[in-house]
Amino acid sequence: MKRLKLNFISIVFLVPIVLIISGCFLIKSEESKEVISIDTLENTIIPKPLSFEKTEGEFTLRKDTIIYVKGNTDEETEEIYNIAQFMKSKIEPATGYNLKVKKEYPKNKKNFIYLTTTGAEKELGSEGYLLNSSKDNIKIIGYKPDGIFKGIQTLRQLFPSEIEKPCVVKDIEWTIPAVNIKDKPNYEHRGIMIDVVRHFFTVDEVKRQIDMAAAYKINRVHLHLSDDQGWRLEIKKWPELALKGGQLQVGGGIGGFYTQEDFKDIVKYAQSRYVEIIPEFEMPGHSNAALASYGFLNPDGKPKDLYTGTKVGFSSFMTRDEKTYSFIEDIIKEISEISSSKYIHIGGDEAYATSKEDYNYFMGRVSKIVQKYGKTPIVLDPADTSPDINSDTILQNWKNSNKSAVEKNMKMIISIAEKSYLDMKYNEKTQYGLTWAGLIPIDNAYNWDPIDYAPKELILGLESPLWTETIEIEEAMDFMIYPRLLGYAEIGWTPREMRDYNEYKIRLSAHGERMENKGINYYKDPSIWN
Ligand code: TNX
Repeated sequence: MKRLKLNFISIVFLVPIVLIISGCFLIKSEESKEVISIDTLENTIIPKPLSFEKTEGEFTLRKDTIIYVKGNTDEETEEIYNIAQFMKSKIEPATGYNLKVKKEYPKNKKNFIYLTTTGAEKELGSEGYLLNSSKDNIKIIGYKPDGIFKGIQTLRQLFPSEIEKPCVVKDIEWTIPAVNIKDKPNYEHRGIMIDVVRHFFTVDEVKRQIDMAAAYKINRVHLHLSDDQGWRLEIKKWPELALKGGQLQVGGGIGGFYTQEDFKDIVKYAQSRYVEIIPEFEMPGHSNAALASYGFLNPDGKPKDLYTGTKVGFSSFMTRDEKTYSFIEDIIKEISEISSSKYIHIGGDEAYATSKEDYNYFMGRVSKIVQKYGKTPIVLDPADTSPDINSDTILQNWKNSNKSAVEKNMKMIISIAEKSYLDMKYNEKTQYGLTWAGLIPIDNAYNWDPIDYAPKELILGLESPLWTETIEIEEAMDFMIYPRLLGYAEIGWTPREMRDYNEYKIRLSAHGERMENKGINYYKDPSIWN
């Protein structure tokens, strides 16, 4: 490259003009005054890969590019074949290419994509991958098929953003740079919670969110299936839960529920995207929908009225009545049979209508029931303070109050409200959302790490909850989740020492177009997109 000799005049006058004409995008960091531009960035991948090296050349996808798949066993080859079909479904709409997939080692010398687990290092773990591209081919190698899936999500981001368009884009070269990427996650649990109670969302709406989140390597979707305002899953032994308890939602509108077949369908869809669905039933508080469905759950034997407001902390199961426990056991048994997750979440927050002693006893008993059905319980704080809860139970920590959990060596999922609540507004003007935990603009959402709240060895990862008191429709859901989820995904994936907000925000800006092309109604924060 030739170096230009610039005199004083050209520096003062010409450089700014050239920058303006070329549309070069400069952003200044307030503190460091360091200038980062999209052109000087090595890559715009989110979450940022562990190592990324650009080499000479580029690979261009053509309509006759062949995808080869090969696992260590026939079963694995089949699984990778399905991943290849997933990849095809993501790139076919925009490219119009119906690529051939072959279950064999690459036969060609060039013009192929090879997805494999053969010869991969164990050290990559279940989600890690290598992505090597050259002018001749692309190779994605995972120790497990899940790793290949994560590599494909990275590959999508290497193509021009038009790859995300839902219809054929003409006059474009589907080119990616030649790169060597080695990648794996920092935390095993990278989740989002969706409250389908306060407002109900259909199976397709939930699937769409799963698909979009998986693109950023989110691997857990926690469904909040019961609360005061609704019960959202069919329970065969106790049908009124869904039929009656599921009727309404916040504001008094029509609610809904998932049949067990619907739930299995969501689980299967999520599995095809390497996402685990974690089901939750809230108790002993947040239980009015159950209490309204069956009179025998109440001290006076009468069902409670359905509730469509947004107050919390007024309902409670009867914690000293055996009828309550056999009822809960029936529910746990049914969900354990249709859920493939190792976890069942039993809530446990804001039980203000339950005495502390009864609460402690109840959380201990229900945790044991969950374990009896072969699952690991997850609870919210303050359940960690119950003497009957121990390190067999996971804490989802939403308030900064996990002292007991730390003393007991309980594993934790960090969901601190003022950092990770997707239902908090971005700023005062945000159309939807609440403010009780504060405003959460994009930088606040990004600038933290689970280790700020708990010892590293106890942390499974993080989860960002979308409570839906104010979220009625898909557009609102998108708006609150995006773009903040990209930041949460990166906190979960990329080690803290590799993360810097000023650099992140340039990568994020490049994702605006991608989100747009996918039809995501994201919040176009003026500090990122101006
Ligand atoms: C608190 S956070 C709740 C939810 C509400 C949410 C609204 C937590 C464990 N409980 O019941 O929906 O605030 O932000």
